[in-house]
Amino acid sequence: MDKLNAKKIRADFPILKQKINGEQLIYLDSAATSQMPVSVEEKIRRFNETSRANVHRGVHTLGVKATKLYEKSRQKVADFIGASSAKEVIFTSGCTDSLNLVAASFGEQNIQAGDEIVVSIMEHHSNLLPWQQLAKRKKAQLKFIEISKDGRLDLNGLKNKISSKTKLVALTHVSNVLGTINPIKEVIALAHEKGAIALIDGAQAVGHFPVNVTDLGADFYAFSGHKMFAPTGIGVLYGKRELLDKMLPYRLGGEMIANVTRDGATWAEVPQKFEAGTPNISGAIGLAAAIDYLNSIDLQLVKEHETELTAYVLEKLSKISGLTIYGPKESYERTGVISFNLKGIHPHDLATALDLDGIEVRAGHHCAQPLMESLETESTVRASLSIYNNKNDIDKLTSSLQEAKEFFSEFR
Ligand code: C6P
Repeated sequence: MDKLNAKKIRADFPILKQKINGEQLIYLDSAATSQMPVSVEEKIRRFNETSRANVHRGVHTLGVKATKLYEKSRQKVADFIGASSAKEVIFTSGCTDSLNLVAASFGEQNIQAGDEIVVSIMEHHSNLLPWQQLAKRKKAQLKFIEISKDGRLDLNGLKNKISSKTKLVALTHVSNVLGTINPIKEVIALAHEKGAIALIDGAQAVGHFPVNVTDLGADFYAFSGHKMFAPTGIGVLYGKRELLDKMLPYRLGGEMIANVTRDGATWAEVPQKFEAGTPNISGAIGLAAAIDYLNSIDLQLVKEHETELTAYVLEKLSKISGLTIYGPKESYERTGVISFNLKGIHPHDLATALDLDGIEVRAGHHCAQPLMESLETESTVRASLSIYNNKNDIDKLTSSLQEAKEFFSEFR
């Protein structure tokens, strides 16, 4: 487990040194937002102190410097996810924004009455609502791929759901509740066989293991920076060039045009066509710094660390009687997103009890209400892991859960 140099990594995240409620902070909510290493903060600070200016506008020295840094960041993202060109990388405000962009542009232009859109029951609302509402507007049909009892995609059902009427398959790479890693390469191939476009929500995947959009064959791939050590407010939409070229802009304004007259306008080339207004320049630079940080560690080691720690969590939690873990039981089929419930204790009460011990977890429906319904619960507690977590964190989580269980049993 120490192949990662865990001690150095923890030191890269000064926030972890603090105490919460008098106890050492244990951060187990990285699926919501990861922490940010000092190197990323430093890169942003240096940009603001030496090169801050708007991009693609001024001819002055600072403007040119800022533009170079912004476009270098785009190239870094393209290389990181295996895109064939930086023109296929659009900066957005986050994964939600990226998914809405595809629905508002590609969806509005291409989905017609009678078409089918296929999603899975494990989608985050951000990859469900844009399609649900688009389907309503267009009189198209929304179809759901169900899951097995242990939280894996029902692949047989999936083959029947994708048909020649399917125009789009929108699927999460990794579930933000179950941690399931979906076989997206196979699903994308199935979608393509039927002539459908495949969009992947990579919010819980990028930064946890290597992702290569070209190898996967994804038509669109969306993710957020703040879940992979970058600042909030920056995200990415990858799209195949031939699709992006045909799509209309989603928002209108500065820097996304070729020419404007009183009567009309023509649009800039991609990616500028989709980046109306002043973009999140320091966010993009921060995202590039986060990628440098991940590359300096090696994504394969990140994956190994998280898989090993996930196995440890699953083993420890399975020993607590009355505790139900959702999602695949094998650590290699999932990431370090572990949802559970303790019989008779509301997830919010449990999360509050853990917080009193300095342990930060998320409780609720995790913006995945249809999935909650399918799991026959309203909410769960969720612990989610990152490179800065270790076995000691998990031992503390386990003992705190045991104590909470005893405490709440006195009231029953
Ligand atoms: N999930 C969670 O705690 P944004 O909020 O735009 O950065 O990401 C949206 C999103 C899309 N897809 C998946 C699979 C996600 O997990 C998320 C964000 C967080 O689970 C906040 S709700």
